[in-house]
Amino acid sequence: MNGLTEGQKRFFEDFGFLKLPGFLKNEIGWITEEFEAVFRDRKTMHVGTQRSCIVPFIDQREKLCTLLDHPGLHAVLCDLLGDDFNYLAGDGNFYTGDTGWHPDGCHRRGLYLKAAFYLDELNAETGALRVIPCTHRLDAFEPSRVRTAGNCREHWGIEQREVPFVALDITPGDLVIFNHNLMHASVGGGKRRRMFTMNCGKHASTPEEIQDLEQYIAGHSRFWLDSSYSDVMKRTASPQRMRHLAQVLEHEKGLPELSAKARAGMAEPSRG
Ligand SMILES: O=C(O)CCC(=O)C(=O)O
Repeated sequence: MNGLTEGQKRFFEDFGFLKLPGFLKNEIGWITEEFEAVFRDRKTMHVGTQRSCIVPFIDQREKLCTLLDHPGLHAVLCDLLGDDFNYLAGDGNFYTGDTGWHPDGCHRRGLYLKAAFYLDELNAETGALRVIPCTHRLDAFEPSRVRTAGNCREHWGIEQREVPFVALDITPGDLVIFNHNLMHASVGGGKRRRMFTMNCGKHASTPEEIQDLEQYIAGHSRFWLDSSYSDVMKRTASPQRMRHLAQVLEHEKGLPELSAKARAGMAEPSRG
């Protein structure tokens, strides 16, 4: 199965994001039905005043789990992260309103990315992802006020929507991939903006990379998870899929204890 061109790989490396128009256009019908089914099965009452979020998301249904086996997507992830990449779970969301400027990580080693599946037609003014290109490059952007663009009023006396950006307009079926370090936001989205993600990372090789991975896994405790993956994700895994789960399974032994602590101290699992 074809993956990315050398130019696309370099674009991702240099700018920190990549949009693949129409990448899943043949599958977007069933993907959208499955997305709705997850929230229906969970009886999630999305009232539109705050984000509703389910983690891990594709894990909730056997068919959605197969996105990790999707030949085209698999080829793209292998091209960006190597054949032994780690699947790191992800969230499914009804977003409400704006998302302020932030990165998803500050990784100095390894490579962590997010594949984002938006299920509604979106542009820059109606909730499409806005990114500040190149800000994943910590060597170039730290220390820099741009890495804390969420404080735009204080920094520059401007609003979130006025921060310079590139918008990744969406027709459902497009695929957006971005480096966790990249600054991103959205403005003007409705009260039921549908989006889910798959986080993935390079296989951790050095002790420092393994420490980073363990820290990432520990972060799943805020969602009250005893494992980063659902039973169905693990039970239905082919040897190829299992290769992308194995390192996390090996390093998540401390997660139940951390989640027990989180349950004791939080009123509900985190919404993001
Ligand atoms: O689409 C959005 O509003 C924000 C998405 C986002 O921040 C994320 O997935 O990390």
